Amino acid sequence: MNHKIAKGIFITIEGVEGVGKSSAIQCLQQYLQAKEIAAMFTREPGGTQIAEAIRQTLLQPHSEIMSPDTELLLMFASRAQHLASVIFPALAQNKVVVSDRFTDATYAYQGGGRGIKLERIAELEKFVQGDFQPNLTLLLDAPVEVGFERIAVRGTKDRIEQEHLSFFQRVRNCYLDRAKHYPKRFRVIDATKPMSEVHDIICDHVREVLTGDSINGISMA
Ligand code: Z5A
Repeated sequence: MNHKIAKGIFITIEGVEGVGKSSAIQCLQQYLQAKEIAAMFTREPGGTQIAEAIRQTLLQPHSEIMSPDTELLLMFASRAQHLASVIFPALAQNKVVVSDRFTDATYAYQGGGRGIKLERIAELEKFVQGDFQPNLTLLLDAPVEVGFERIAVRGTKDRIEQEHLSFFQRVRNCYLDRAKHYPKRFRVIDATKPMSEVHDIICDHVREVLTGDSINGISMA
């Protein structure tokens, strides 16, 4: 794959279910729009027609068990398509790209959750994205029970959501380990705080990265 040099800013939002990623994205949409900054919002798995088809395969329950390796490879297949047809072109146009989940989710779910060796995930990461990494990763963190309570009103659960609490605890721990390991890129946000407070913190972190040295052609209104 051709790993193009990105000119824009790539921001990812991570966390276990129900911590408030979708709400955070809505707040960022309003924030960037108000600042008149060209931005593109996307998600993983998914974000393109082909990647969304892979998402459906990944998330819908099947009558046979999906092997962890199949799940891992499909996550990266979807990502390869997403990078090639959405993320890299948008960054090349100097846009701010915000993705609801990216490769840290693979480490957390397929690594922490499923128990696949992290070195194996790192090999695929290198193959699919080279050295490309987000400029900023916002990790919304809360005890797994808090997120579950927030989404309890939803009727059905997808294939991955049907996992046990201990699976999601491992996912959360893996996210926190990665945040410790990559402190320059990660910001851990206490997602148990009231939503308005969480959103203010998110906007502060985004403002910081947009006005920092990494900025390239984006001006704050
Ligand atoms: N996955 C993977 O395994 N490997 C990978 O590499 C990737 C993904 C990329 C995709 O799901 C699934 O794919 C996911 C990981 C896996 N699996 N699971 N399970 P997704 O990302 O599309 O969906 P999700 O994570 O399950 O999203 P979610 O459940 O919608 O969570 P959320 O977006 O973080 O929550 P929300 O909708 O913003 O908020 C939930 C509710 O809480 C809502 O009513 C809000 O109003 C409320 N809320 C939000 N913030 C607050 C605060 N601060 N206080 C009170 N209430 C709040």
